[in-house]
Amino acid sequence: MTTEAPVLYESKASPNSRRVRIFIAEKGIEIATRAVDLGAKEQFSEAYKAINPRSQVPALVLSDGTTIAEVTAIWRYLEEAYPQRPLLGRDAQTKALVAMWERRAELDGFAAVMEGVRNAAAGLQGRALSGPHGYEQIPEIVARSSKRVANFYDDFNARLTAERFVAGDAYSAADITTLATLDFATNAFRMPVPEHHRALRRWYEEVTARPSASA
Ligand SMILES: N[C@@H](CCC(=O)N[C@@H](CS)C(=O)NCC(=O)O)C(=O)O
Repeated sequence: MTTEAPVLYESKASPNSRRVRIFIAEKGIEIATRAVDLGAKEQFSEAYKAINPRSQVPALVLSDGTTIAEVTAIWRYLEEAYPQRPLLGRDAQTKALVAMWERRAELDGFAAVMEGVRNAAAGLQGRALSGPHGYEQIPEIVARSSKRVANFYDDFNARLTAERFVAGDAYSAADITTLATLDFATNAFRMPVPEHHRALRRWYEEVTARPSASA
Protein backbone atom coordinates (compact mmCIF):
# COMPACT_ATOMS: atom_id res chain seq x y z
CA MET A 1 0.00 0.00 0.00
CA THR A 2 1.32 3.45 -0.92
CA THR A 3 0.12 6.69 0.66
CA GLU A 4 0.96 10.36 0.26
CA ALA A 5 2.32 10.87 3.75
CA PRO A 6 2.60 8.96 7.04
CA VAL A 7 -0.81 7.80 8.23
CA LEU A 8 -1.43 6.80 11.83
CA TYR A 9 -3.89 3.95 12.35
CA GLU A 10 -5.25 4.36 15.84
CA SER A 11 -8.25 4.18 18.14
CA LYS A 12 -9.66 6.73 20.57
CA ALA A 13 -10.31 3.78 22.94
CA SER A 14 -6.63 2.79 22.94
CA PRO A 15 -4.24 4.21 25.54
CA ASN A 16 -1.28 3.10 23.39
CA SER A 17 -2.67 5.15 20.50
CA ARG A 18 -2.97 8.08 22.89
CA ARG A 19 0.73 7.85 23.74
CA VAL A 20 1.44 8.53 20.06
CA ARG A 21 -1.25 11.22 19.70
CA ILE A 22 0.20 13.15 22.67
CA PHE A 23 3.71 12.83 21.20
CA ILE A 24 2.47 14.26 17.87
CA ALA A 25 0.67 17.11 19.65
CA GLU A 26 3.78 17.98 21.70
CA LYS A 27 5.85 18.12 18.50
CA GLY A 28 3.30 20.44 16.93
CA ILE A 29 3.14 18.38 13.73
CA GLU A 30 0.20 17.19 11.64
CA ILE A 31 -0.10 13.46 10.89
CA ALA A 32 -3.12 12.03 9.09
CA THR A 33 -5.06 9.49 11.14
CA ARG A 34 -7.39 6.59 10.33
CA ALA A 35 -9.67 5.21 13.04
CA VAL A 36 -9.61 1.46 13.67
CA ASP A 37 -12.83 0.35 15.41
CA LEU A 38 -11.65 -2.03 18.14
CA GLY A 39 -15.23 -2.47 19.42
CA ALA A 40 -16.19 -3.85 16.00
CA LYS A 41 -12.99 -6.00 15.98
CA GLU A 42 -11.72 -4.19 12.90
CA GLN A 43 -8.14 -4.98 14.01
CA PHE A 44 -8.79 -8.59 12.92
CA SER A 45 -10.10 -7.68 9.46
CA GLU A 46 -8.02 -8.84 6.50
CA ALA A 47 -7.66 -5.20 5.44
CA TYR A 48 -6.12 -4.19 8.77
CA LYS A 49 -4.02 -7.34 9.08
CA ALA A 50 -2.47 -6.37 5.74
CA ILE A 51 -1.29 -3.21 7.52
CA ASN A 52 -0.35 -4.76 10.86
CA PRO A 53 -0.46 -8.59 11.00
CA ARG A 54 -0.31 -8.37 14.81
CA SER A 55 -3.80 -6.80 14.85
CA GLN A 56 -2.74 -4.00 17.17
CA VAL A 57 -2.93 -0.22 17.13
CA PRO A 58 -1.19 2.14 16.81
CA ALA A 59 0.55 1.60 13.49
CA LEU A 60 2.23 4.25 11.34
CA VAL A 61 2.23 3.63 7.58
CA LEU A 62 4.94 5.53 5.70
CA SER A 63 4.66 6.88 2.15
CA ASP A 64 6.45 3.80 0.70
CA GLY A 65 3.98 1.47 2.45
CA THR A 66 6.28 0.45 5.31
CA THR A 67 4.39 -0.15 8.56
CA ILE A 68 5.96 0.83 11.86
CA ALA A 69 4.17 -0.64 14.86
CA GLU A 70 5.00 -0.48 18.60
CA VAL A 71 4.62 2.89 20.32
CA THR A 72 8.31 3.38 21.07
CA ALA A 73 9.31 2.53 17.47
CA ILE A 74 6.76 5.04 16.12
CA TRP A 75 8.13 7.65 18.51
CA ARG A 76 11.66 6.91 17.31
CA TYR A 77 10.63 7.39 13.68
CA LEU A 78 8.81 10.67 14.44
CA GLU A 79 11.69 12.01 16.54
CA GLU A 80 14.15 11.42 13.68
CA ALA A 81 11.81 12.64 10.94
CA TYR A 82 10.62 15.71 12.90
CA PRO A 83 13.49 16.69 15.20
CA GLN A 84 11.84 19.86 16.48
CA ARG A 85 10.84 19.87 20.17
CA PRO A 86 12.72 16.66 21.04
CA LEU A 87 10.88 14.29 23.37
CA LEU A 88 13.40 11.45 23.56
CA GLY A 89 16.26 13.50 25.03
CA ARG A 90 18.76 16.01 23.66
CA ASP A 91 22.17 14.44 24.28
CA ALA A 92 23.69 11.10 25.31
CA GLN A 93 22.81 11.51 28.98
CA THR A 94 19.27 12.82 28.64
CA LYS A 95 18.45 10.29 25.88
CA ALA A 96 19.49 7.48 28.22
CA LEU A 97 17.54 8.94 31.15
CA VAL A 98 14.37 9.37 29.09
CA ALA A 99 14.68 5.75 27.86
CA MET A 100 15.25 4.53 31.44
CA TRP A 101 12.31 6.37 32.99
CA GLU A 102 9.96 5.75 30.08
CA ARG A 103 10.70 2.02 30.29
CA ARG A 104 10.01 2.00 34.02
CA ALA A 105 6.75 3.89 33.46
CA GLU A 106 5.70 1.37 30.81
CA LEU A 107 6.79 -1.83 32.58
CA ASP A 108 5.90 -0.92 36.16
CA GLY A 109 2.91 1.37 35.54
CA PHE A 110 1.25 1.12 32.15
CA ALA A 111 1.67 -2.66 31.82
CA ALA A 112 0.41 -3.23 35.37
CA VAL A 113 -2.79 -1.28 34.67
CA MET A 114 -3.21 -3.06 31.33
CA GLU A 115 -2.77 -6.42 33.05
CA GLY A 116 -5.43 -5.57 35.63
CA VAL A 117 -7.92 -4.21 33.12
CA ARG A 118 -7.53 -6.99 30.56
CA ASN A 119 -7.75 -9.79 33.10
CA ALA A 120 -10.93 -8.33 34.65
CA ALA A 121 -13.02 -6.92 31.79
CA ALA A 122 -15.98 -9.12 30.86
CA GLY A 123 -15.67 -8.03 27.24
CA LEU A 124 -12.07 -9.25 27.00
CA GLN A 125 -12.56 -12.93 27.80
CA GLY A 126 -10.04 -14.93 25.77
CA ARG A 127 -8.21 -11.66 25.01
CA ALA A 128 -6.16 -11.12 28.17
CA LEU A 129 -3.27 -10.00 25.98
CA SER A 130 -3.68 -7.98 22.78
CA GLY A 131 -2.07 -9.26 19.62
CA PRO A 132 -2.48 -12.19 17.26
CA HIS A 133 -2.81 -14.92 19.91
CA GLY A 134 -5.78 -15.37 22.24
CA TYR A 135 -5.12 -15.87 25.98
CA GLU A 136 -7.62 -16.65 28.72
CA GLN A 137 -7.98 -14.23 31.62
CA ILE A 138 -6.45 -15.00 35.02
CA PRO A 139 -8.85 -13.20 37.42
CA GLU A 140 -6.60 -13.99 40.42
CA ILE A 141 -3.83 -11.84 38.94
CA VAL A 142 -5.90 -8.64 39.21
CA ALA A 143 -5.15 -8.20 42.95
CA ARG A 144 -1.45 -8.34 42.16
CA SER A 145 -1.95 -5.78 39.35
CA SER A 146 -3.49 -3.42 41.95
CA LYS A 147 -0.46 -3.86 44.21
CA ARG A 148 1.86 -3.16 41.30
CA VAL A 149 -0.03 0.05 40.47
CA ALA A 150 0.05 1.15 44.13
CA ASN A 151 3.82 0.55 44.22
CA PHE A 152 4.22 2.43 40.95
CA TYR A 153 2.41 5.41 42.50
CA ASP A 154 4.71 5.27 45.54
CA ASP A 155 7.85 5.06 43.40
CA PHE A 156 6.87 7.82 40.99
CA ASN A 157 5.68 10.06 43.81
CA ALA A 158 9.18 9.76 45.29
CA ARG A 159 10.74 10.50 41.91
CA LEU A 160 8.56 13.56 41.36
CA THR A 161 9.37 14.85 44.81
CA ALA A 162 12.92 15.28 43.53
CA GLU A 163 12.30 16.29 39.90
CA ARG A 164 9.86 18.53 38.01
CA PHE A 165 9.31 15.96 35.24
CA VAL A 166 9.71 12.18 35.19
CA ALA A 167 13.08 12.10 33.40
CA GLY A 168 14.41 15.36 34.91
CA ASP A 169 13.88 19.03 34.17
CA ALA A 170 12.37 18.68 30.66
CA TYR A 171 9.01 17.23 29.58
CA SER A 172 9.63 14.00 27.63
CA ALA A 173 8.16 10.72 26.41
CA ALA A 174 8.53 9.44 29.98
CA ASP A 175 5.88 11.97 31.02
CA ILE A 176 3.62 10.85 28.16
CA THR A 177 3.62 7.21 29.28
CA THR A 178 3.17 8.22 32.91
CA LEU A 179 0.21 10.47 32.06
CA ALA A 180 -1.39 7.73 29.92
CA THR A 181 -0.91 5.35 32.84
CA LEU A 182 -2.55 7.62 35.43
CA ASP A 183 -5.54 8.42 33.21
CA PHE A 184 -5.95 4.74 32.30
CA ALA A 185 -5.71 3.65 35.96
CA THR A 186 -8.20 6.33 37.02
CA ASN A 187 -10.76 5.71 34.28
CA ALA A 188 -10.52 1.97 33.58
CA PHE A 189 -9.03 0.44 36.74
CA ARG A 190 -10.66 2.61 39.44
CA MET A 191 -7.28 3.45 40.93
CA PRO A 192 -6.95 7.25 41.03
CA VAL A 193 -3.77 8.76 42.46
CA PRO A 194 -4.13 8.82 46.28
CA GLU A 195 -4.49 12.22 47.99
CA HIS A 196 -1.29 11.81 50.00
CA HIS A 197 0.90 11.49 46.88
CA ARG A 198 1.33 15.23 46.67
CA ALA A 199 4.28 15.34 44.27
CA LEU A 200 2.65 12.96 41.83
CA ARG A 201 -0.58 14.96 41.96
CA ARG A 202 1.32 18.24 41.46
CA TRP A 203 2.99 16.75 38.35
CA TYR A 204 -0.34 15.23 37.15
CA GLU A 205 -2.02 18.63 37.32
CA GLU A 206 0.83 20.29 35.45
CA VAL A 207 0.99 17.80 32.55
CA THR A 208 -2.81 17.54 32.31
CA ALA A 209 -2.93 21.31 31.77
CA ARG A 210 -0.77 21.03 28.63
CA PRO A 211 -2.85 21.21 25.42
CA SER A 212 -1.40 17.83 24.30
CA ALA A 213 -3.20 16.04 27.15
CA SER A 214 -6.49 16.30 25.28
CA ALA A 215 -5.06 14.38 22.31
N1 LIG B 1 3.30 -3.21 22.34
C1 LIG B 1 2.26 -2.58 21.54
C2 LIG B 1 0.95 -2.71 22.26
C3 LIG B 1 -0.22 -2.25 21.41
C4 LIG B 1 -1.56 -2.63 22.01
O1 LIG B 1 -1.65 -3.42 22.95
N2 LIG B 1 -2.62 -2.00 21.49
C5 LIG B 1 -3.95 -2.32 21.92
C6 LIG B 1 -4.75 -1.05 22.15
S1 LIG B 1 -4.10 -0.07 23.50
C7 LIG B 1 -4.66 -3.11 20.83
O2 LIG B 1 -4.30 -3.00 19.68
N3 LIG B 1 -5.66 -3.88 21.22
C8 LIG B 1 -6.39 -4.70 20.28
C9 LIG B 1 -7.00 -5.88 20.94
O3 LIG B 1 -7.11 -5.90 22.16
O4 LIG B 1 -7.39 -6.80 20.20
C10 LIG B 1 2.65 -1.12 21.27
O5 LIG B 1 3.58 -0.61 21.91
O6 LIG B 1 2.07 -0.48 20.37
